[in-house]
Amino acid sequence: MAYSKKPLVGIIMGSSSDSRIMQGAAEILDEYKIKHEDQIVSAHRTPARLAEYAKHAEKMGFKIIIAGAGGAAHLPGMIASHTTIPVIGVPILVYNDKHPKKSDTKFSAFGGLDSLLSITEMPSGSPVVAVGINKAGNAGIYAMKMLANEFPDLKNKLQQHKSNQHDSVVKESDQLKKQGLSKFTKNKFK
Ligand code: RP5
Repeated sequence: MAYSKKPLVGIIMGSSSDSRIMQGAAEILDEYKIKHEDQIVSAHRTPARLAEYAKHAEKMGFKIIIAGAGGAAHLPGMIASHTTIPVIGVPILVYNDKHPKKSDTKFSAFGGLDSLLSITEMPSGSPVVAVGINKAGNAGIYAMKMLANEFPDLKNKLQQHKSNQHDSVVKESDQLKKQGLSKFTKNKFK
């Protein structure tokens, strides 16, 4: 069952280079049939578009915005300053393979901490919550938890998700016990 005809979540990212990380949020929302709309909005390259996007998000009636950005990650905070829709920030460890030969531009100098702090250290009055660096999937799960307040059926799905995780750990533990640690590790990481 899809929860609405219109998207409930807006997923945005600062650059196409963030898409490989951000698709983790889409994956979990797709799995649970929660509609989302995905766009690239850059706080520093398209500042006017950012303000327009906030209006668009309000008009669309998004319940949550998931915003991913790397480096001096302004996107989540700036979007939050333009709208009352809650924003979940995804700090991204910049991996820019648009310039694959320039290894110095591939990763951020601060390993994603720059982006984590940019998102979480919003000054008082315009808060953004954040998941861990590159943890877009967690942003998807958190969005589901917020939506479950409105769609009780999602609570059951989240419970199922927890129980799947439990079962998967127990299954792997049984395999590990049976095979022994050395063999298990060789098989798992071959
Ligand atoms: C940020 O700068 C984006 O969110 C991205 O993580 C980072 C690098 O962007 P590109 O240079 O790959 O476009 O705005």
